[in-house]
Amino acid sequence: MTSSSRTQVGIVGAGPAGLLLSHLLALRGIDSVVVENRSRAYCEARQRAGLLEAGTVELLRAVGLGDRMDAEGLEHGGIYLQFAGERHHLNFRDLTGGRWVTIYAQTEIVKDLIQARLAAGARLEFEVSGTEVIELDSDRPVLRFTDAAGTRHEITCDAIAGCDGFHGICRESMPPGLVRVAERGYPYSWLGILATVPPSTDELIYSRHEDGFALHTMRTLQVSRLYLQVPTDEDLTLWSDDRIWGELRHRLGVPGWELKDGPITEKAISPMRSFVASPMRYRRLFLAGDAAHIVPPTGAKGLNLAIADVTALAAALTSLLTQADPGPAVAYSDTCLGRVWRATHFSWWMTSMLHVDPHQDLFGAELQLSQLRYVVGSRAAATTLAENYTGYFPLRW
Ligand code: RFL
Ligand code: PHB
Repeated sequence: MTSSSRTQVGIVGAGPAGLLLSHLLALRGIDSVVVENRSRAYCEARQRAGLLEAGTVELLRAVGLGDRMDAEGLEHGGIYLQFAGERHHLNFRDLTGGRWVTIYAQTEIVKDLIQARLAAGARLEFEVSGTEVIELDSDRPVLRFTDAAGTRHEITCDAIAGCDGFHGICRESMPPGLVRVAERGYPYSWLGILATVPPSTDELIYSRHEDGFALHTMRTLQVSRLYLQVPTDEDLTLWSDDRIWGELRHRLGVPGWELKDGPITEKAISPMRSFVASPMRYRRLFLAGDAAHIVPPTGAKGLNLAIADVTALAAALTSLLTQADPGPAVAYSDTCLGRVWRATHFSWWMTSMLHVDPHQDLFGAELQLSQLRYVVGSRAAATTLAENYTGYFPLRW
């Protein structure tokens, strides 16, 4: 038996993009249903991004999601760039006229969003299976799925948002030949850890070391997050806790500074990829976040882009569904892709400047070092990094 129902916007995926879209639409009086194939506990525990641009923070505050972020988030006015055994500070506030970033984990944003949506009585379906989006050539696309109890549902929508991540089904459901993909793989991965130890630094440290990149970031004043460049397809079992701390000390070390270690509570390897699919819309099916684009994490842009997409999408759907104005919906893909390509270039540039390519020769290594010296030596070059890192395009809500 299939249960039939109706909503204005069907949303596939309860990551930050799908949940925030549902929240923003509700603020504009638009009804939505969110379907997610994982459990609530899984979505709330999945370790991913941690760094928010100032525009992202201001948006979350403006839409009533700022309380815990303001109490627990850590504001940063710069970063350290390290290479050739020297650590240099870049002061973003000075370089950009006051801009900053905030550390507040994606997992915490997802928890805040799930709580806010459930408190508002929203329909969130976890642990669904067999998700399909059909009737895409009509003005009434249909979202089909089987719920956790095994009942098949068919929801007729005015629009569908594919917020289902890189491996989702929405991008693949667009007509064959429509979507153009531009992509780049990188010949290395990141091994990321979460450790119960206070950060050993006041600002994030991005270190280019001849044995590979390392990053020291954090989650709270009690929890550190650190990353190491490792070979593609590296076997995680080769990395004991002692080996990880030893390698982090080696790549992050400078005279007079010490890395504190502590119990490692999470360890994972993620591949690095750049990927942009366009257009991000087919009629009334809209893609947002990782469903449409992936950046390597070196620029900390993935989550910020997902939030920017759904901010534009909520405005476009409001015009379409409440004012019968299709203009912003038609422009949605172009509106997003300007920001997406800026972030894609920045993430590629940071990644290429800071990692050791296994095929790299002396020429490539010297180019990287020259670029890093230029960034820390020239105010113009430092400003380029700072304004891209803190968020180049303003968010409008
Ligand atoms: P998400 O978070 O992947 O959410 C998509 C959701 O869709 C669900 N889904 C489906 N639901 C129903 N039916 C289906 N058929 C479905 N298929 C998929 C999935 O279960 C999931 O819950 O995408 P969204 O919302 O676009 O958010 C994007 C961000 O998550 C992402 O850009 C960042 O986390 C990227 N990223 C990082 N970004 C940073 O800025 N800094 C980082 O340090 C950082 N680390 C990471 C990352 C992404 C990672 N991935 C994708 C594996 C580390 C990792 C490991
Ligand atoms: C993180 O805190 O996980 C993080 C921060 C900055 C990055 C990547 C990851 O560039």
